[in-house]
Amino acid sequence: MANKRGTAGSAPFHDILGQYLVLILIILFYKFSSATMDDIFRAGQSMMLSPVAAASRDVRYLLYDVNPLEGFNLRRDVYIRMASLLKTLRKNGDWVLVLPPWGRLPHWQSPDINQVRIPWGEFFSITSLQANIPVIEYEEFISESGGPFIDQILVLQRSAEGWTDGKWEEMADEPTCIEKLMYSKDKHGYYRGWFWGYEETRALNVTCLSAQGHASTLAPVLQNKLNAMSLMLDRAESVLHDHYAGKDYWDTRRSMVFAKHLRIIGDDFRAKYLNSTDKQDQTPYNDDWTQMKNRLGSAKGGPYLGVHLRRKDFIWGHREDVPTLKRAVKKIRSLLKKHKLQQVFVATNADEEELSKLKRMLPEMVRYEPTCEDLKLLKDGGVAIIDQWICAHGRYFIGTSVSTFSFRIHEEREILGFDPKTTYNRFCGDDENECEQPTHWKIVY
Ligand SMILES: Nc1nc2c(ncn2[C@@H]2O[C@H](COP(=O)(O)OP(=O)(O)OP(=O)(O)O)[C@@H](O)[C@H]2O)c(=O)[nH]1
Ligand SMILES: *[C@@H]1O[C@H](CO)[C@@H](O)[C@H](O)[C@H]1NC(C)=O
Ligand SMILES: *[C@@H]1O[C@H](CO)[C@@H](O)[C@H](O)[C@H]1NC(C)=O
Repeated sequence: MANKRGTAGSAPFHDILGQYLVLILIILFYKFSSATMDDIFRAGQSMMLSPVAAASRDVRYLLYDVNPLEGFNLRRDVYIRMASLLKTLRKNGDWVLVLPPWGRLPHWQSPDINQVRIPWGEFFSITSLQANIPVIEYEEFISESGGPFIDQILVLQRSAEGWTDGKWEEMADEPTCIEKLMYSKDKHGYYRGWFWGYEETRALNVTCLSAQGHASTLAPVLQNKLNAMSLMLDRAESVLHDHYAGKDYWDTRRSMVFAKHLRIIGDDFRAKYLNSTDKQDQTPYNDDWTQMKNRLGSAKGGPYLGVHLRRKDFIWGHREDVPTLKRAVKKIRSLLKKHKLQQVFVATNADEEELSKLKRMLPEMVRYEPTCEDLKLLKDGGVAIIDQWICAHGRYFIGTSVSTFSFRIHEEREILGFDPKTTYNRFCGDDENECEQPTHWKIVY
């Protein structure tokens, strides 16, 4: 669905002609564009390169994976750190980032759908990512690099000495593994393990690296000490941001444009159930993120309150900063009154029991509820993105304390140009009298 290649099949003749024209223009563009533009877009054009051409490029592939327990929205943050690492690496070589397929996430539990080997293109716009750094999907890596082999895996770990004065120790070179490896040698001497559900994938070598530091401190190690063409960082969440919320951070964050079909479904829902359109709401969106710079405070937002109520594991631990449903509904009602809004859109991962309770207490709430068929197509990740997209367009938003799901909504609203007062809000726990509100992170363009 998100895949442009699939759309030509039944197109009328003039459409096909149009496509050829576009293709010719693209080819001309590549011929005459500068070397740096070439660099950025080459990876995405990998289908046009023969393996020989790829080899002659001396390209090096950076792959990564994250602790299996981490959720979708933290993984999106790890991508930003990897992009930053890749930018540093590219100062001295033709590195390409290989996007780790989505799957087997702890929260993606919808039954009867097979949620592994999901390419990034199902959730994000690949061309948008490519306007920031060269990226390819894992399957492209397999065909481009000559097979399902990864030359070297580096498992990131804490240094054996542990914490020193609570500071991250910036050392990235210690070859002994502390924990038991999640990879094991097969009878041919290749390493087997979890490679996003691609069982045929093997690694030629696995070592551990104590790397408690920023992306930039890792770069020289990867650059100089290893001759591998493809390098995979496992436990990549242990790499720290070089500069959280700086220009580089925001460039990458802005490039993480949601896949078009998800935005369209979200927009249709807004129009149909929430009387919300970009024109009325003053939330113009440009498919080309490099051209997008909405002024802070310029977005009005649709005539509804956007709510993210993170439940399940957030309440099972009896966290002090998460409200009971009763308290949450009370807050919702007071916000509706204060901001003179009639409608409330609720995104939540509440279980059936809590959901019916919530429906009883807040019967007028609007939710995005996919049919079984939609769910099969969009998967849990797509549905979560649509929820985030709709929350991001409301006149006022309130989320859940320290939920990365809510944080990503804050960023989306920042990009759209909302007044920070309407964005950086969270529910207080029942027993918190003064609760600290989320931090405003301003975009650096
Ligand atoms: N559709 C939908 N899914 C949600 C919602 N809230 C949570 N989820 C699901 O639960 C996951 C929450 O985990 P994360 O994305 O990691 O965000 P988080 O709230 O910080 O949770 P942790 O990572 O566990 O701390 C999401 O990825 C979704 O799969 C919601 O409002 N709507
Ligand atoms: C595996 O990688 C380490 C670290 O680069 C290297 O020292 C070692 O020789 C490699 N082993 C093999 C079998 O290539
Ligand atoms: C939708 O919003 C517009 C202006 O924002 C308003 O004029 C119109 O009456 C609204 N329609 C409904 C059905 O509420």
